[in-house]
Amino acid sequence: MAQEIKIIHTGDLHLGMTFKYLGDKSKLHRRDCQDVFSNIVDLCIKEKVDSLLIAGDLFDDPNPSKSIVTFVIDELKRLKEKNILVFIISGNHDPYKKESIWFEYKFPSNVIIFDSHGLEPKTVGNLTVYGIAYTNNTKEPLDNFKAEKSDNFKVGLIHGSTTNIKSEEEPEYSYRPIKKLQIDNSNLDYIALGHFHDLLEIKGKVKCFYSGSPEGLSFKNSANSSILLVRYSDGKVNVKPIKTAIREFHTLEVDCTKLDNDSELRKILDTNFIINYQGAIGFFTKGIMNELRLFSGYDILYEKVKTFVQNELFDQKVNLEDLNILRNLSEIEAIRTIVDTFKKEINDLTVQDRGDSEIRNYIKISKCRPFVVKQQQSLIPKKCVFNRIVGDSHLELRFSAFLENCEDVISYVKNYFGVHFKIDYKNADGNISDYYPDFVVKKNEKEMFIIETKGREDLDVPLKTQRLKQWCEDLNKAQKKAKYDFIYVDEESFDKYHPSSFEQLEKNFREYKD
Ligand SMILES: [Mn+2]
Repeated sequence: MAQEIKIIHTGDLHLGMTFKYLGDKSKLHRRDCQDVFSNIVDLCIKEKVDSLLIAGDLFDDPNPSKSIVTFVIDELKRLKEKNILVFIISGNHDPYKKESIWFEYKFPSNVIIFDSHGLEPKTVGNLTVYGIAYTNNTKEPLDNFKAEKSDNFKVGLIHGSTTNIKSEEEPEYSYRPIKKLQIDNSNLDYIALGHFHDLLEIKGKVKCFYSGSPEGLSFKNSANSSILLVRYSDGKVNVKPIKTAIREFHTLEVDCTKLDNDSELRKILDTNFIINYQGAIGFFTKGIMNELRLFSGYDILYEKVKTFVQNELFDQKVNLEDLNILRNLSEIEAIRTIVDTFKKEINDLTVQDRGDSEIRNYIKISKCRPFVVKQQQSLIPKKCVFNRIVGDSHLELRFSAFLENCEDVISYVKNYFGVHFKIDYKNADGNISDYYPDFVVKKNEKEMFIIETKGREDLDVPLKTQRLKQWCEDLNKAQKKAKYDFIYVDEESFDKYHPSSFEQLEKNFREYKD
């Protein structure tokens, strides 16, 4: 039995491709493509192949950057150390022409670069490779070609198009035409093709394959980018694809009509790549931790999420190994329920009354730094330290006018953003956020009021006022200088009752008080 000959067939690496369409991920994918080349070199060494064949378009451009070329040359030197030969042909992206990379750089001595306009044989031991330089788009590489008879493993290395089915949309699909009959008559044992970027077998009398790019280059490529390990012994050729893709391109169809925002879409896209329940539970756990900015306790939360999904999420206990359950978990309703339930419960645990509060800081309004306000309707106050009251709403302005006229009010302040008086509270979404009450009123030296004015009521109003009530109670416990209270003033009542003094307001506006 003759000794087996082993080669790896790859091509269309397009090193240096910019991937602009990937936005901020483009750099990452450029790196992937280089890493894949290193992995192919590792694979050649591991499989102890006789040679590596590159079927054109190793580079995306005839003049790639020096760093890319240096990288490739260094990798090829690793093969030289292991006595592995490298056969390279140029492609339509890195054609063989003057002042191109093929003339500008010196490649290591184990590298054979084809430079002829017709198929030309290079024989090393029992292997004969017929290669052709890429110099134009029109030449038919296999026209009138027949390999010489020999017992060697005879391999064709060609960059071209076997069919021109899509040439109208993609003119490149007709570059360097290769006819079926020409393949059958070539007398070759194997033809290593480059140009099309997906793995493709051209079935016929001769084993003939496109290896495709070893790493996906666009969303048109299949997810299984590979190289081909080709073995030859006793006149038989065995071809085995080995997947090399580091990152996969997938095209998904997502119904966006039920989605509220980008982050929901992102969640759906992410969950579509979850292949087992461990991945799904992990994904939800990480999502909850990110949203709540938790930095530890992953293992504890993971178990809780798992139990919740298993026992509570669906109307009956479910088997997490069931693929349908996994599919249902990527539905937006399921994602929302899981994340929202945990967020709420965790916040409830985090925001708890520990029964003590202290005053850490006072804000002195007269020490407020000057700040610019929007140019809009305003009034010049007499009872407020600010030189102008600009209302965020018409109601605020009317309320200021009311306070100016109240004989039972010493002074007041509109709580501008610049005052920095805020109270944290848990909002309707279950998140902690800041609440800026509208006014602080000093009725007399002993009585202070925080005022919330509202035109239209929203979901957060009861939560804010509840928190405000608590805040006042805490403050009254912590100090005795003045008594703090709050009043909620809604526009409808303000229009209806026309209070003429602060005392009237205090008596009649009792919402959220009891
Ligand atoms: Mn290509």
